[in-house]
Amino acid sequence: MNKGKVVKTISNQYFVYSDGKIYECKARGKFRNEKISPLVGDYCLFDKDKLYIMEILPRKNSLHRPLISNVDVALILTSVKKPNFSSLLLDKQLVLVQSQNIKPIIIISKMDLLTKKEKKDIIKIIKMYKKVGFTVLKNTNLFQIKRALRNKTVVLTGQTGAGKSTLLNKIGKLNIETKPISEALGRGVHTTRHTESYKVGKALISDTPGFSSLNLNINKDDLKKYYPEFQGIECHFKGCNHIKETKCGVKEKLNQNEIYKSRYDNYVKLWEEL
Ligand SMILES: Nc1nc2c(ncn2[C@@H]2O[C@H](COP(=O)(O)OP(=O)(O)OP(=O)(O)O)[C@@H](O)[C@H]2O)c(=O)[nH]1
Ligand SMILES: [Mg+2]
Ligand SMILES: [Zn+2]
Repeated sequence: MNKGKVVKTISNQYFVYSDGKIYECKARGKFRNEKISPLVGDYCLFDKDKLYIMEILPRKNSLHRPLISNVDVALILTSVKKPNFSSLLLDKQLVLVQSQNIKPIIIISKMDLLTKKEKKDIIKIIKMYKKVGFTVLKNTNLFQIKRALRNKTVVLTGQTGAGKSTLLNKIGKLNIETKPISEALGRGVHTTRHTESYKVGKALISDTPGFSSLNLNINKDDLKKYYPEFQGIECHFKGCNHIKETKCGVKEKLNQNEIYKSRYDNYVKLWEEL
């Protein structure tokens, strides 16, 4: 038995990297019965001759959307136009990524499509996310992006058409297919259809298919944990969820403008969604 890492999946074909080679494997039937399947990012034991993945080694984390495991950093590709900026979608992705102990980096794309006035508004939003404690970079800051990814296992995530493959092409000098977003739909057309990892300098970066909507699958009471700006605030009730409770420190800070309203409003929306 050999040890390898799944670096690409296309339907039920798994491409396993081991000792400088790629082995195109199938997954053993027992996985299907157990309703688990190998993910890009998985370390596995596989049979080099029969080309079967026999065992998936324990994961340090995994995401459902995109489907991937064992990630250190997620680049959350966030376009400001085509598709339009959605703070709710961004906050949702920030929650999901942090819930798996993955460091989020917000990458803003398509700033070049904005008018002067729109640019001003987006810059305010970027400042807000930075103040909360998130790393925010523009997709044109290639040097800084590369520096942040050194020695890391990275996933590109974000809406379809946000510019994930375009960015990876630039930082990795690759030639992955990209496509303009559909004029008719006003959104991307799912250009990337499978997840694949690429070695880029000292980083391993996975390109993934984009999504148009996203479900939160976390424990409702955990939601507040993924809001850095809520941490360390004292509330009257132990376990306060900062929603309808009285004497809530978070809501006091909100009233004093020390917590951003859009972040709090999205928190309530996500809470209701859960
Ligand atoms: N103007 C502008 N266009 C961009 C930028 N980044 C990407 N694009 C364009 O946006 C379109 C979609 O980019 P892709 O890289 O294919 O998007 P994606 O996120 O990989 O999309 P999926 O693979 O469908 O998930 C392409 O036509 C890109 O050329 C940007 O910063 N500015
Ligand atoms: Mg793509
Ligand atoms: Zn509270």
